[in-house]
Amino acid sequence: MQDKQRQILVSNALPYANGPLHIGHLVGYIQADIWVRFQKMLGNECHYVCADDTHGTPIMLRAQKEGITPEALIEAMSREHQADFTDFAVAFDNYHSTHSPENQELANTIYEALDNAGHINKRTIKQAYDPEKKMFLPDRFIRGECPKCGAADQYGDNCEVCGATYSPTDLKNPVSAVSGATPIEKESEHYFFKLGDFEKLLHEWTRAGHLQAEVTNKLDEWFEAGLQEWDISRDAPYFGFEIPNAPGKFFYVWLDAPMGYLASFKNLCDKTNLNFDDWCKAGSDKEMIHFIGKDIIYFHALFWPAVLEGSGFRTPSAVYANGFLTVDGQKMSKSRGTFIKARTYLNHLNPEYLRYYFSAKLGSGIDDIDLNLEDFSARVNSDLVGKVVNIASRCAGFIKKRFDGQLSETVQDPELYAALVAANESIKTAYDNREYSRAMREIMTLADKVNQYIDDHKPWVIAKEDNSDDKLQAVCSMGINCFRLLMLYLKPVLPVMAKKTEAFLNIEAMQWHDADTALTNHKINKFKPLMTRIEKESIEKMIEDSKVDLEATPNETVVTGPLADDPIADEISFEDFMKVDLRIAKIVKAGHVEGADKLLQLTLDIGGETRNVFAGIKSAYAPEELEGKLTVMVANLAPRKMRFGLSEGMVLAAGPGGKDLFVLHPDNGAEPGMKVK
Ligand code: B3M
Ligand code: ZN
Repeated sequence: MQDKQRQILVSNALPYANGPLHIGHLVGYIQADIWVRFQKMLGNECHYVCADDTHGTPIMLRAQKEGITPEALIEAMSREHQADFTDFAVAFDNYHSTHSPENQELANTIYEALDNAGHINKRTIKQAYDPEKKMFLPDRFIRGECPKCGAADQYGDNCEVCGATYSPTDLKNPVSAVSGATPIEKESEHYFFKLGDFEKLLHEWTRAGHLQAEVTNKLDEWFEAGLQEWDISRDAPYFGFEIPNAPGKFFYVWLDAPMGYLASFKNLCDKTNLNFDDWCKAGSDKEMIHFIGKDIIYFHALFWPAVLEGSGFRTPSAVYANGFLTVDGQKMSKSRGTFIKARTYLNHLNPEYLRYYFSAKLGSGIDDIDLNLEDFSARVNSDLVGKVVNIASRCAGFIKKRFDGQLSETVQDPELYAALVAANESIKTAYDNREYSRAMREIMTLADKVNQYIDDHKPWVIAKEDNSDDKLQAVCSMGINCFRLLMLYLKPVLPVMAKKTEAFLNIEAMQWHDADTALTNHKINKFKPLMTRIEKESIEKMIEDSKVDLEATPNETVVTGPLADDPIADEISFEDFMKVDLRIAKIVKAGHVEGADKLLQLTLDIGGETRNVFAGIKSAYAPEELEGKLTVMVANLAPRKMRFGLSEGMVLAAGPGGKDLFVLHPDNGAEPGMKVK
């Protein structure tokens, strides 16, 4: 029986336009893409939208640093993001931008509705201000000494050394990371969204089955802490939308970011005959589902429903959060080469390997998942290549050569075949509930059974027997039919391989209900290899490349967006720290490196031994300024191959980056080779 058709608008969190995607981001995109593909295979109406998240201080400053307009920056980033999505087979129905006319209009309409209903408050607050750059400073752009432990060069909101959290006004000797000036305190009027007005609604909404159970529990802590008013304005200069009737005041990036879901959908509606209001206004009978990372739950489970409710829009049907990605059991790390950009992965490996591996790990909860690189290749090689593809490759040749591609008229083992068909119900339920790991397990169990069937019947033996044509055709046709079902079940995860399968089997694009009918008396095409094994060297090269990515820009201060994607590394022991051998080094020679924008090549004397070191300090020093001076280097770092040659150590630098990088040691009688303590 056909279920009633669902009508679903699905979104993924919008990638922030100040940096490339990495494989951690891909967990959520791949998860949602699979879900959408599955819904479409079922015959449901599903619209899958995304956009680049483009506003805010980090984008503005980065564009300035690169000497381009923010518009040019976000345009280039969007193109990069979209190329990554396409190549990972993440197939949005529409990709747009939060810096778009649709979003501007939505932001204004929603804000005005909230204001008219009395949900906006204005009050004057004091904030850190950069008197040189003439701008207010977000916490992340103030650095100084930690008020607790005294560690130098800490962020304005928390200390990376002792973990203390504080407000930027507590920092000792604070400096603006933008200009280096000492921030002053300055007053300014800010606009606030009165989240507390929606306390009752949110209390009910968060318990009404729109969220995962773990998320509801997490929210309870926030309810207990009380719902604070939310500061939704930022002062010029700011890259964003100016607030209506408030010159010089802009919407905070996080206010208009989720509106980008609706803006992208509006853009799609305008290109098709979809009716935006039917889907998005209060009272809509359609579904709206947001897939997000667990770090942005607060915005999506509290602010967003309240903003929608307060402005006459429908609230989300569901918000599904996913966990973070670890690699080999640890946080992704630039130095270990496990901070892998989407593009770096694509340069070395087939995207469907990762789609499958994530699926094999993903449940419906918010637990982190681990990409264990050894398990990754073992699993993909054994499941996809060894089990699934193997079925087709063991049967296809006989059908093609001996029967001109013709499959037999019945399935040879109706019982086994019926078991495979019957499994579609529970696999379907697993996909629908985002229990992909369960679906993958079931599919692989079926693949084992089919391989067992082929092992039992041994077509390669039958082929040599006399008068065995019917039997050979029947067994191989059975194998091909089972392979088709397995690929049908895997199609949401492996769309590219499924497409190749459809060409090989000479069939229309597979839909879920096709599981009900077998391919009999049908002619198939020549079999071409559908997927090759993961080679160990490809993984090694990808890791190596991820290391080089970092080495090419050492010492650079990376300004990240709301999701700081460069978290503090794992704690090390005092013994680990003591392993680092710091030595005074004399810079005997310094020169430019051809083809490198950021590097200088240094020849360092550490007392009877010279080292060649590449350092990313070109933004701060001319080679002439360095020769003959002293610096401090890590002398026992394993040599690293870089694009430009071997680097035999690392020079220590302090400062926020750009012009403000300091590498010189005072000439206070220190001698090359002396230990630094
Ligand atoms: N751009 C994710 C981040 O950079 C953020 C998501 C917006 S979803 C509306 O933290
Ligand atoms: Zn501290």
